[in-house]
Amino acid sequence: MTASVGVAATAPSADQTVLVPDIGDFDTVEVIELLVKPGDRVSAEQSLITVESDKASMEIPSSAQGVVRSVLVAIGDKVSKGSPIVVIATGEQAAAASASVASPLPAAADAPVRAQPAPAADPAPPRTASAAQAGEGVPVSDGRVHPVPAELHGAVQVVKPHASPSVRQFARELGVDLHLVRGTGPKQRITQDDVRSFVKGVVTQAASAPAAAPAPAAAASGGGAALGLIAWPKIDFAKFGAVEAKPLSRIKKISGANLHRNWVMIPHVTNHDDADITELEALRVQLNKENDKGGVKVTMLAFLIKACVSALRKFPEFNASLDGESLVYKRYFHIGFAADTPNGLVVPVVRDADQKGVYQIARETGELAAKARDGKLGPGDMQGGCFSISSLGGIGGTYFTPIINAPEVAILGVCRSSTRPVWDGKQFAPRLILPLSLSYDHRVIDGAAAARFNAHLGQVLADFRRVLL
Ligand code: CAO
Repeated sequence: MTASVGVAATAPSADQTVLVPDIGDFDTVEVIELLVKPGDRVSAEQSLITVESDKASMEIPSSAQGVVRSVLVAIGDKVSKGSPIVVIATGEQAAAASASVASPLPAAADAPVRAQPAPAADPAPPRTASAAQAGEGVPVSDGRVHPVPAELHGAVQVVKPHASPSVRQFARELGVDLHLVRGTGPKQRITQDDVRSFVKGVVTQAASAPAAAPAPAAAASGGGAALGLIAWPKIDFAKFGAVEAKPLSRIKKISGANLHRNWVMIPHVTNHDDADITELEALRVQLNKENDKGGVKVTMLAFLIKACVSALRKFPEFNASLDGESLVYKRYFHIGFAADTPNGLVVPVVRDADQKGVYQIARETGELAAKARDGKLGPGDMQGGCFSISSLGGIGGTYFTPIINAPEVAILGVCRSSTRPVWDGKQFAPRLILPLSLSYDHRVIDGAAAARFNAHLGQVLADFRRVLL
């Protein structure tokens, strides 16, 4: 927007009243945020209030440098072009004003003092939130948003998430992706408090908002600045040889955003252990031999799911999610498993695994994995998980660090089993050993609990009768 901020100026070095500038297509807009209070020192261009129409929110910047003498509007007031909003003491007056405002009054207390509209001076256009998001206002290195070109007037679209420019800047400074924050303000607008709450109880809040943020793109375009990191390198790879750029798949964009958030926000620790599955694998092979007339193939994954249910029963804090300062314990056992598809990683969920047998779980995981590969999983197939398993056993590897699938608090990674010499007290014996890698959220789970969980898994997998205990 190119409107100017109006200023009713009485004299140089005197009080100046900042007026609402030309706000384009909108007759009246609502004051949704006061960004200054009496006694605040402000610089020219600094935002004073945020107003909102039904299409966009925008900040009204100051046209003068000085000290806020009074704020003439309150949250909820309706203002229009020419409405006075803030009185600023400038020059010598500023020092006096600063001294005289010992205990700033609430903004509303000053509201009756209304200045008259005056001709505009010192143009300073409002900053719109949706424009900034649409790329029309360009965030610059100091985190502020450049004005929107005049030709874009009226073309401002409602773009989610709904937040004012100052809240966007606040979120950027904290490295928070607003797509993940639930707004509690009017019309689901995201407030500064929402961003603070998100940061405090990030795991649970993140769960309630589907993450669709283009995190890989953000990282690749220098999104690390919000974390105080140096910018992502911008390299013309074609200088070094032939290249071909392909857009990331939709699944990769979504899973990438989730993985990035979870990796950055959850303090992960991974506990590695081994399970002796010599007898279990023999049983699995035997069952599949007995069942070789087109029945369900019993998989190691199905046994692992049952073993994890047993461990989750024994260690309930692994079957929980953070909700602010509480831990929500789940009395159900829905287990997710990572499935590799041509388009990327998805995590379908086997519901109520505690109430199902190994055959049924093997059938369901097979069906879900087939649906995943065909891109036919519905949202319901991937929701409600308590704990996840990422099995690379069919591929290879020894140990790895799986990333927790928030709002869950732990994930089991499994690699390829191999026959190893194991000392049985008298001799080395060949045993089939399955490597286990349990990543856990250290805010919820202590290292000792994780070691016990993995040890219990090892015992159950070594002697599956224990699953009955
Ligand atoms: N050790 C040795 N061999 C194993 C094994 C293990 N831990 N687990 C499975 N295998 C073998 C199976 O015996 C089978 O061999 P045969 O074909 O000779 O019978 C083969 O690997 C394929 O196993 P499977 O059909 O049982 O499939 P699966 O249960 O291992 O995997 C699924 C199913 C969906 C988990 C898998 O297809 C997949 O997508 N895995 C990748 C998951 C992933 O990408 N994780 C990383 C995410 S990042 O954290």
